[in-house]
Amino acid sequence: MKKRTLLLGLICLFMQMAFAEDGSRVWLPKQNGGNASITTSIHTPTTAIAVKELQQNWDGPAVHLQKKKDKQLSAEGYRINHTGNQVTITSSTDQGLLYAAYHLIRLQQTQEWDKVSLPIEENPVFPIRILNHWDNLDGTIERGYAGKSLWNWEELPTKLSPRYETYARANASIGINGTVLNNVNASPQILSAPYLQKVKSLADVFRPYGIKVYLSVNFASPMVLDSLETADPLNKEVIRWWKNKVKEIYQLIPDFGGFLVKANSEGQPGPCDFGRTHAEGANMLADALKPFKGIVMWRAFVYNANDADRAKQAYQEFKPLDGQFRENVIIQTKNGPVDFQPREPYSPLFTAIEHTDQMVEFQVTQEYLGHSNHIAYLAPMWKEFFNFVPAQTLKAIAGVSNIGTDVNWCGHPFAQSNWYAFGRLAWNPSLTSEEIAEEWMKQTFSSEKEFIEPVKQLMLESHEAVVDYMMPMGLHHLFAWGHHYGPEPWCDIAGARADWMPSYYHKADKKGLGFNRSSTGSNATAQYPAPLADLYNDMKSCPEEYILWFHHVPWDYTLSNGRTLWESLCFHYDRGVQQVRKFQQLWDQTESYVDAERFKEIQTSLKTQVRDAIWWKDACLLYFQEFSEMPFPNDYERPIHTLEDLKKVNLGITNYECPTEELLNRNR
Ligand code: GCW
Repeated sequence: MKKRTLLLGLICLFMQMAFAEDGSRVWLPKQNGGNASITTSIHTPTTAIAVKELQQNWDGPAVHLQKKKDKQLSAEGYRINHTGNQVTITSSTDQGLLYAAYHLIRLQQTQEWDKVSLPIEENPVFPIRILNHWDNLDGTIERGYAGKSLWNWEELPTKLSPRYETYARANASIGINGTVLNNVNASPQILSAPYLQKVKSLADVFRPYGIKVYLSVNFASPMVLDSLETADPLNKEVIRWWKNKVKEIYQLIPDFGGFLVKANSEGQPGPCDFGRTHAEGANMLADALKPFKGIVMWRAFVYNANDADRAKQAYQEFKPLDGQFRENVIIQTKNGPVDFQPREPYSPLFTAIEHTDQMVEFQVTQEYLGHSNHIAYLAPMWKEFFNFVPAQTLKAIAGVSNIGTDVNWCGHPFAQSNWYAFGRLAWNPSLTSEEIAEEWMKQTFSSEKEFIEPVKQLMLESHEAVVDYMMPMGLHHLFAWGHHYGPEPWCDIAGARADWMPSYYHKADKKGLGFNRSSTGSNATAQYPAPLADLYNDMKSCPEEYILWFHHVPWDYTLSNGRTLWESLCFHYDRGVQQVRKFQQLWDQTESYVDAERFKEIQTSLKTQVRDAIWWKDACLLYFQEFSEMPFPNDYERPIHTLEDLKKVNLGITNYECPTEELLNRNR
């Protein structure tokens, strides 16, 4: 009997070891070795990678790679066909062939190869699909929750971590073709000669994977690096400085992508400091980059315009400049008008700008969605954006990266799904959230139906759950000061900008809740085109998910669901908590399909998420109850905290940290 138990124990241990996963592989294949013959007459560094990937991972029929011009295929597009006993992949570029190789491998990993109908023809919807790293040169990451910056600037350019190549491989496998290496709050030092050598060494690693390097630049760089008296974009010396700098960059990195600029926003320097417009600033850089085919991605995340409503300001500053930008400038705008909140309506700038290329900036890192402690699968949120802004109207797409030095790259195992989903949607925004989730799960965890079904449900419902327990019905910016993790709707920091304070956004008073942005208020609704402007403008027709974004709603106002505002608010917060409790149950069903390591890790993080959800619900409802003076509906879960205690919570963390369970428990 004892012997048998021992044997069983050993078998279990062996199985656990065999399936042990630390997440470092992300969704990439295990490189167990394929057995097909792979042929091609093209021998470039990129096709060599395609061939190697297929040799190591493809178990299907022989594959032939061929380069051919084809009217149906854009530069990075490809066709996969089956002729005789052979699969032929065709593209006009090496990069397209590499993408096709990854497509084939994905089909096999997700067990779709036998079912797929051929030929497959793929063309990416966005020509530029780019990650934005908010990585600082000291190794910290602004709003990063997965360790330090991947770029080890001290060791570069001499020492190249093997992770740089895995990073490129993971990105190429999902179609990402660009990376901005450094924070938009940019240190001028990135343009200094020693740093450019380091940047070059990374660009050399990424190049064969089809990934171009871009840099965030500080507009005052000429003043800081070379003591110029001004950074005025119309000043001749300044113009010359940038031209020379750009030339220097292209000598090192001939396929350098261009610059990303945060100007005149949150203390960053910009052309407005010298009495010039955003267009004049962007154009000066665009002119310097043009001979080399470089581009400028100029961010519209500004809010200094003279208007009481921050949500209107980007539109006010940029709409009048439409038509004044050079052809190689793209205006980069966050998906919503304020700042990556759990749910925002789309930024009306997208439908207002007509004569300038535009791109959307999504946030993959979960600054406002529970950092890397909460599961929030973001494909549904991003797809919501495309319901309003057709992808075809945009030139490019950027995602603020959630990658760091953590073994599993992203902090939470499920946070990898957002990196994956961003890439897949950048390639094809009409893929469904469900398809992407399924692909990711099969490659990352297991293809067993018993695993896929519950986890898919968890993933697909996760974003809405976070919205419910944090900021339902269009509420926004109720976050704690600085770290943006927990709730602080009461937050009031003496001397801080009014539009960084929660009360500026929720406007709770004895009458009701929400920001009146209708025509009787700030009139932000007028920035939307018909018929949306009217739809949002009227409290009766405004969709419930945005109602407190656009209206100050009386506490006893009856919504179309038959509940009063107060009851609805309680309903959403309560539902959010119940949902996360359900996620725990769903996850527990997966135990026999997942390695013990990740099973436990996710089980533990879900406990944190439930506790956080209750924290959010109690903090917001107890606080708003002081205004509504209404009782909690009987069938909802009662608060377990007092408002007094919650007001004392102070996590004491910085923008760079994700709170640990221990820290949270000590405080809540
Ligand atoms: O979301 C806010 C963040 C800042 C960030 C800024 C921006 C890089 O809180 O940390 O700075 O937006 O997007 O520029």
